[in-house]
Amino acid sequence: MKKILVTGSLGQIGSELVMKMREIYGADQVIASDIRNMDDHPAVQSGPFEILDVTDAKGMYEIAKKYQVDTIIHLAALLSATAEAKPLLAWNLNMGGLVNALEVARELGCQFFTPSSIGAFGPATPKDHTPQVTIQRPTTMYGVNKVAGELLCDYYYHKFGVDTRGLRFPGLISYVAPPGGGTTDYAVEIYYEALRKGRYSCYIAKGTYMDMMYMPDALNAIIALMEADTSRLKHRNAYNVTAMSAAPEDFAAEIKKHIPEFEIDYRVDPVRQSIADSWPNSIDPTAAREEWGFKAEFDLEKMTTDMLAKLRQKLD
Ligand code: AKB
Repeated sequence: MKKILVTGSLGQIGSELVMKMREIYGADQVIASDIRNMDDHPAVQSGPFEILDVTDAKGMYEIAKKYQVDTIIHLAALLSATAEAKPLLAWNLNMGGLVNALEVARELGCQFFTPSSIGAFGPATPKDHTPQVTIQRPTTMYGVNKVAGELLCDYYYHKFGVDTRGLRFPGLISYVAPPGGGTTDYAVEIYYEALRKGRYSCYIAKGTYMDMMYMPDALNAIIALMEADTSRLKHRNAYNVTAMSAAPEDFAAEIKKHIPEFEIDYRVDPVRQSIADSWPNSIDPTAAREEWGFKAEFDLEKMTTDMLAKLRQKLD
């Protein structure tokens, strides 16, 4: 049975991944950790929880050793817009945390997962159906971190035999925990605002296409990749995965089917817009499909129906 340490457990992905993995592997098998505690958070209440600052290498090693973990899911990181506002902090946290987690994995012989992102691509990357292997010259600190992270994970695999695996996630949409400081966050906010106010002022311009995915598909992708037969994995760090390519007006049109009075207007934030403009319109997940059977269940229509139904219950 796996024994898994998750960093950044109270963030957007961690909040749901911890719960899903506890269902699959058992509550005591999944050690949730985060820099902060939230006593009433389900990931804190439903199994072991430790306070962990991922820049503290010794602290991370001690927690991993204490629980004798054999798998590390390293999620703690700053997202793109925050990283652009605080580039040095982003470097120290995103790269420092990653190398510490990889070192623990090397010392304790753990399997390892960390997310990369569509942010690992840049303006010179082919914009449509972006291939698995292509030009990666990002122009954001977040992107620099993600490319360096992909390479570092490959290095630990080739040099030390650490079983590193990763996904290039698109914008992730969920009704459970909000994202924070990302460029694609609008695609979550738009649903909350549609229900609360019937309108949304979007900081990303009309016509800006980015890849997106509903959280249940993202969680399934992480678990499928981690369970995949190692001999089938050629790319490892990190696989393109996506469920849809959409612009703000596509979300608005889909929401209008459920809330006819919904209105969108645009108040573009130049920083986040320029980040979005530097990313692909749509990435090609063929390698993920072929090497470990990646499949997304939710398209924009199905996701919107589910998201609005779940959010209605939550906000009531
Ligand atoms: C962000 O917008 O920074 C993230 C991402 C696509 O990596 N959601």
